Amino acid sequence: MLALNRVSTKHMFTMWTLLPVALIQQLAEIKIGVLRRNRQGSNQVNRDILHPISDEDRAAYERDGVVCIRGQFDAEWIDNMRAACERDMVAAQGRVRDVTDEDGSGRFYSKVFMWRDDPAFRDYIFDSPCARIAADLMGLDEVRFFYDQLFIKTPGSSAPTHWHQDLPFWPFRGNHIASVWLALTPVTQDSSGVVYIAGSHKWGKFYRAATPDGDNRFSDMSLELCPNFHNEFDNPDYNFLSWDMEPGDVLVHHPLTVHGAGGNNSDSQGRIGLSCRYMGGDAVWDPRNHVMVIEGSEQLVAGKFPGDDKVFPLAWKRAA
Ligand SMILES: O=C(O)CCC(=O)C(=O)O
Repeated sequence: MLALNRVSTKHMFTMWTLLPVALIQQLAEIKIGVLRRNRQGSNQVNRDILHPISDEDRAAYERDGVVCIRGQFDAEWIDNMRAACERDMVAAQGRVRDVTDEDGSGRFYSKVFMWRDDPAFRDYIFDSPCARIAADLMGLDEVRFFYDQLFIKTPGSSAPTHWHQDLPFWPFRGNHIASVWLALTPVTQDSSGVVYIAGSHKWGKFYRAATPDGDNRFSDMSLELCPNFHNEFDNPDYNFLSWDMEPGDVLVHHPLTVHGAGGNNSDSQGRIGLSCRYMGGDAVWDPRNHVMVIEGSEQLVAGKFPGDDKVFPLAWKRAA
C-alpha cells in the first residue's frame, strides 16, 4: 500500500472479520459488478460536472491566477484515480523523476504522460469533469489535452516543490493553458499543499525553470532565478494562497502563476496530486531551447495554434 494511507487497511480488515460470510459474498459480487461496469465506461462515475462553475470562480481564476474547486468528482473517480496513481508509482517506468530523502525515509515521485499507456488516466482526462472545469474557467468552448503529471510525496518526504511558473518549462506561449491539480489524499499546507502567490500571473515575470532533481536541461541561464518565496511568508507584499483539501477537490492554475510546496511533514499521510494540463484559445506553439520535448510534435508550426488531434487531442467541446 506504499504507506500512503496506513490506517485504512486495518479498518477494512476489522470490518471484514465482523460480517457474516453470506453478506461478504454478496458485497464482493456487488463490488465486482461495479468494477466491471466502470471498465466498460458506464455511468458509475460522473462524466459531467456536478455543479456549475460560478462567476465568482471565474473571477478568482482571472484575478488570482488560481482557484480551488470542490466536490466535482464522485467517490468512484477518487478511488479509481488514486489506485491508478499508486499503481504507477509501484511500476515506476517512463518519464519518471524520483527524489529520495538521504536517509531513505521519504520519496518525491513525479511522472509525466501516464495517459499514453494507461486507460485509467485517459478515462479521467477525456471523460471526467476535469476538461470541462478547465474550459469553463478559461472561458473557452473547447479545450485540447496537453499532458498529465503525477506528484506523490510519501509521509515524511522532505523534498520541496521549488517555486516556479509552469510556462518556462513548456513549448507554448499564451494564457489559455490551465492545470487542474486533483487531490487524491487529504492535503494541508503541512503535508505539502501547493502554495500560490495571488496575482503573480500578471507580474510580467518569466522565471528560469527548476525541476525537483535539478535537471539543467531546463535551465535557460538568460532567465531570472525564481526566488524561494518560502522565505517571504511574513512579507505583506505577497498574498499567499493555499487550501486544505479533501480527495476530489481541485486547484486550477494559470501557466504563469508562481507556486511551490514544502515537504510532507506528516508521518502517516502520503500526498498525491494529479495535474492535467489543458489548452486552447490563444495558446501558440513555441518550441524554444530548454523546454519539454513532446513526442510526435515535429510537424507543428511555431507561432501557430497546435491543433493536432494526435499530439494534443480534443478533450472537451461545448454542445452547440
Ligand atoms: O504537486 C506539486 O508539488 C507541484 C504541482 C505543480 O507544480 C503543478 O501542478 O504545476
